Amino acid sequence: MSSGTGAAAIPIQRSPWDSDPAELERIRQDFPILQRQVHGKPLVYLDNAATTQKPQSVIDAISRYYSLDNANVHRGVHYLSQAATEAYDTVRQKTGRFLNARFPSEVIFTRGTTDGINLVAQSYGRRLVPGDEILITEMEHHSNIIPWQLVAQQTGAVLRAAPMTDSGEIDLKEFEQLLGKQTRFVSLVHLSNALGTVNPVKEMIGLAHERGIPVLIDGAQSVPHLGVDVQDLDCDFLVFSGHKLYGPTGVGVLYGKESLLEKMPPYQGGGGMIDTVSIERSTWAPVPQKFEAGTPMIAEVIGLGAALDYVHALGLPSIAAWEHQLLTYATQELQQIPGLTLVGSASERASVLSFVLEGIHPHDVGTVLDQAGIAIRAGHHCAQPTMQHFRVSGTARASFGLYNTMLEVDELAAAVRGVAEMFI
Ligand code: 7TS
Repeated sequence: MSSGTGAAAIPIQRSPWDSDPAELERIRQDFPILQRQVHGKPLVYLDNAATTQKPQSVIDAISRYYSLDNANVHRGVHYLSQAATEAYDTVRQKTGRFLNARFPSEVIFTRGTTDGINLVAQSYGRRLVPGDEILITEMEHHSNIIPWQLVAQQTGAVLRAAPMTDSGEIDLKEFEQLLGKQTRFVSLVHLSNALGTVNPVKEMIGLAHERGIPVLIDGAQSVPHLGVDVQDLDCDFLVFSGHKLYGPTGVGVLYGKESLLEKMPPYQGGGGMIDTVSIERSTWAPVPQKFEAGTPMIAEVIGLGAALDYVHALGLPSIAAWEHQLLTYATQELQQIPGLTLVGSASERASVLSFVLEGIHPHDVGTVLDQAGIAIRAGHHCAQPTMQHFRVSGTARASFGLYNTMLEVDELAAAVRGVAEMFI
């Protein structure tokens, strides 16, 4: 990886389970769902960009919490409430270390990536005035488009998008030119869920910072597949979802620089986020509580903590290395299939392989593969502007996780070849 991708902390190396299939098999045993069959065939799960499967340790942590420790946090003096509060806040510290944040208070628990972006748009974005510009890119997930469209409608700000090339890379010259006098905020995807492109976000953040513009990084795909160091990137905000990192649904993280979070107004009001309240006016609790109104998703946060432990024990460098090998092999195998075109051929890619088969609807590819027990995603991947760029209504997409095998890539390639032959 080049340093500009922001993944410099994770050099591509051989993963320990590359040379030892028994180790990969042992890892697969950690995920109960991988033992099940679909349509009478062993499950080949290649939809990890949508959501990942959960190891037993995550399932157990949630079950243990509800069986033994369930109580509300930040409000009780009784034993269980204090234990739940401590468990919840421990995950905040763990997440801070995982991202290399300066302070645990820079970690805000959200419902997920979408929720985190909406929080920043509706809180930071409130300072925007007519004529201010927000810059995103053409390859964003809808989660990093719509919240900015909404805030633009509310404030009179203008939303702009940096274009990409036909290989699915951001044109850095165009990006730099779009950083104008009116640009007040930049929000960028790190790893595209539709193309697999790894953007040179460190360089892009540097260009924005030269002009004093803060940057949010959508790390929904990069945090699980590349790992991220927020101090190295120097991003102002970063968001990700627990469920794409082998953790539960319903929980995610917003990292924000303390100096910015402190100046931002609350996003939602309610219990837990106040200092004092009267009918006339109220004052806010310090960061991060200011942004966590109401009873949070306690069990899910605890599940996320178990997922972070699991990923940490395997090591993100090893996970990234293994997925890189899977992607390289799959690219090589699929490219040989007559009528198949890869969508997205950036020089830096990770985890995601998008393709179309000439004359065959992606949903048909997905349906035939499903009958073989192979789960992929077919459609626009919530990235319609990306699809519009490539003039396709959708693609078929295989996306890899730490537990996928080379044999599964062979099965994918054989099944896709079968579809190509079936329709020709
Ligand atoms: N940003 C990116 C880059 C994503 O890949 C996704 C989800 C999101 C934001 C939204 O995450 P959420 O957890 O808040 O929903 N991507 C996908 C996908 O590729 N298939 O299903 C969801």
